[in-house]
Amino acid sequence: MASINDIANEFIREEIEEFLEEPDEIARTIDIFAQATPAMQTISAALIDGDHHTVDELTEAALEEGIEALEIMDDGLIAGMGIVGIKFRENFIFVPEVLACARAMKAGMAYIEPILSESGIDPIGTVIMGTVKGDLHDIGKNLCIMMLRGAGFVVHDLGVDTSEDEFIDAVEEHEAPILGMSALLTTTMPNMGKTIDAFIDEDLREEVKIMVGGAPVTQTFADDMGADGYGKDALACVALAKQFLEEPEEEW
Ligand code: B12
Repeated sequence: MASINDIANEFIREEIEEFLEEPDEIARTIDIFAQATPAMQTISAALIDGDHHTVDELTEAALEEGIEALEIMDDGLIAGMGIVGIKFRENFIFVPEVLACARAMKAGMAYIEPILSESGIDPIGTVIMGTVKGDLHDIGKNLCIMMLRGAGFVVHDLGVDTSEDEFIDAVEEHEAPILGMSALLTTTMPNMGKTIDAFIDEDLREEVKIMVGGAPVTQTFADDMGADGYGKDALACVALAKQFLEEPEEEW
């Protein structure tokens, strides 16, 4: 297990000491940052600080130095957002500060997206993705979309606050065999189940494989609502979509 002194960045060390209280969370966060390079820690620190200009500059510089886009995304941007999430949950920061951090995340992702979305291979399948009704969180969904595109999928992004009808119309219009739904709020998670029910009502459930994800979603919740798969992160999202394509239709 790593120790806090294995983290080079003083700002990150102070954030952990000042704002994290749960032993498991402290240990997990220390492990994440201890294995990240000082350059990635600096990107995280700027993101936690809500400084989109610095995240923009540092991300561009890191890519120019030849650092992999995936490393920047995981060890720089997502790692930083982890601390932001904990501070928000514990009421150390509020919506305006989180919005500044989300803006910083997007500034970095603007460089990462074209790289991860560039697959150079023939399209392997079509996916519809959207955040469910009532939910405006789109950072995780957008990461999934980037990775799916990078893996060769054509993705139609329905954005946030997507109604059941919008999901159904998009699947029909694009004859998409795969639908992905994202939810970040416990209050909007049930809208995933409602959307699945709407597909059943329209007699379209057999036509599409449905995967779900988002921080509060679990495998059990996915099973209970009748989804075909749950993915804990963007890599799992791509793995699921590929698995759906490989499965013969009678197993659906
Ligand atoms: C950023 C953020 C915001 C931003 C969103 C900006 C944006 N453009 O997305 C803003 C400030 C707008 C916001 C608003 C609110 N938020 Co908010 N927010 C967050 C925060 C801090 C980070 C979310 C995030 O981007 N994480 C980083 C990404 C990379 O992770 P991710 O979304 O989980 O996605 C990954 C996986 O889940 C998975 N995945 C995601 N989608 C999918 C889909 C599929 C198909 C698959 C397979 C996988 C998959 O892959 C992704 C990549 O690895 C979380 C805290 C947290 N720990 O999640 C709170 C959090 C989600 N928010 C919360 C709350 C309460 C709110 C508000 C209600 C606050 C308020 N009082 O207004 C509003 C709700 C607005 C609305 N109607 O949606 C709560 C939810 C609590 C709950 N139990 O429901 C959280 C958990 C914070 C907390 N209190 O702990 N929020």
